[in-house]
Amino acid sequence: MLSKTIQEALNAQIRMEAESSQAYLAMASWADIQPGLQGVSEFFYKQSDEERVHMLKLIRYVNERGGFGVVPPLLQPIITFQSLKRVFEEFLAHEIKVSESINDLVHMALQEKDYATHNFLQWYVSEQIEEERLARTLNEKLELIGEDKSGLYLFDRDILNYRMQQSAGKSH
Ligand code: OFO
Repeated sequence: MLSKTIQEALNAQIRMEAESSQAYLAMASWADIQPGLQGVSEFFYKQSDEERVHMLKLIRYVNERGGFGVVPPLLQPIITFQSLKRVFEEFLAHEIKVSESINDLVHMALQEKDYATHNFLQWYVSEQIEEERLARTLNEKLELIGEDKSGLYLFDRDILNYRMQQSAGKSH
């Protein structure tokens, strides 16, 4: 059975994952209507789906442990961006925030001696390492490219390929 404190903290994390999904959906939609950013758009549509899966995993876990996973209300995320660079800066900042929140949860689970929750959260710890690394790499690439149009063309193509390879890998 989950303690009240852990249950509330997990529900806050459910909300955060839902907000991540919304934020990335907005980035996908913004990129979708910009010329030549189809790869970036697909990347964020997929990212948004993944965040929804993270939310669902948490809801199911809370319910399985005798709690109640609360579906959070929808907040409108940032929907327009000054530049592609801004989008990826937001992406990294968001992932850093999520990692901090997961770390706090892990700490709390240990303090409360809730080893099942501690164990459950390890998947999120690894996931955040991956996502932060990816967001950092993409920011570095954009930094190198600057305003170079052919560089941006390749960036968009590579990010689409990356996503497609990743999806193919996950479906096996
Ligand atoms: Fe939910 O994985 Fe990143 O944010």
